[in-house]
Amino acid sequence: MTDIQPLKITLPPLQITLNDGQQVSLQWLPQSPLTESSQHPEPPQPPLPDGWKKWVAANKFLHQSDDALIECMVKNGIDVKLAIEEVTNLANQPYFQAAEEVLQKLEKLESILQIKNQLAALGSNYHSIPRIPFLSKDEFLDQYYSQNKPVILTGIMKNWEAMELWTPDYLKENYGNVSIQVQGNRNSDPNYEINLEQHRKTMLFADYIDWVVRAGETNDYYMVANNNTLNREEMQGLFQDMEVFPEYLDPAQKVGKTFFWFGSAGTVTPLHHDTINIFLAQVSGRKLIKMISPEQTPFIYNNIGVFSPIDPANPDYNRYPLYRNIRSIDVILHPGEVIFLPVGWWHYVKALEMSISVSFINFKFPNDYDWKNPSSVNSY
Ligand SMILES: O=C(O)CCC(=O)C(=O)O
Repeated sequence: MTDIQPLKITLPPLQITLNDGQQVSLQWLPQSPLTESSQHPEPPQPPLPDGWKKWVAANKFLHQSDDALIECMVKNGIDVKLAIEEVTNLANQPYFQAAEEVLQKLEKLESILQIKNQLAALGSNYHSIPRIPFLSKDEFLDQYYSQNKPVILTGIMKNWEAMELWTPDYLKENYGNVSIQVQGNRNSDPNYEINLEQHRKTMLFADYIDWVVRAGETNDYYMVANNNTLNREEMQGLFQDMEVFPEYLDPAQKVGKTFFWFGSAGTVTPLHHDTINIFLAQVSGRKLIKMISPEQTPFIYNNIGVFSPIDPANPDYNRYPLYRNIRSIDVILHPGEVIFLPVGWWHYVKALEMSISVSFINFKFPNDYDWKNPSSVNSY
């Protein structure tokens, strides 16, 4: 483009005669050239809102292209200059660079998990959990506990009188007047397990038993581990009806480390992992359990504590596309069976019938782990 030079015009002085006859000569002054901005001053640019800054950083961490980010911002009404500036300058920011270093470590660990998962998929028992009548203490320790592998023991509840005794009538007759706690109004809150405290209800055990018997299929009420039923003085008699698997568990530590689960058909314990190893013994009714190995954690969208927001019975793949990679192992736990839920394994549990289970964490082997995150929300 050719430069346009300003045209210079020199006019003679202007002679004016005032009312009193005085002559005045006015000189024309040269005017300084106008700058473009003084002709059309631009309004000051408002800064990019923090929400968008966070969005840009999060998407750069997900390795989205700069062009895609700019296009999306512009489509959403962000000024194109501002969008380009933010997206291209971010990588020079020291805070961003530090976060990238942390992310690289995290991605390395995710790669290791995914490689372990790929390798495990080559094994013959990747899609199933073995059912074995009995294992010696050493076999269990060697092949399952130390290997972080689940197993179902089918023959170790033979001495449990509870299998015969624990009918609703028996429980009502012997423990009906005990004041117990349950989780209630769960249907009103999709996060009922995370908001555990808000759903705690106190009632007579007899009333709860009547409710369960009449309820049919529902997830609204459930007596869960965190209701501490077996910690109650009045409930200690229940221990006489169980044998605390002396091969693997320490009977001296049973109180405080044994948990009672009792509910109608349809109770659901959402997808979560525990922070320790657990035995879940099924006394009555069947439960569907979906098990997902810890190596698949990168596909789980773990958001709060030990929980995943995904409903494995009906996953929303649009919202959680990585969940398509998940290979869960579905088992039905029958009365008289005990499943070993290894620490870190994700699981979802649905009662197919009115159900009673007992869970244990008092293993004879070390069962204490240092979880950096999550630590605050526990569930067992
Ligand atoms: O039986 C249930 O509903 C849940 C059991 C469970 O998830 C656990 O013990 O961690």
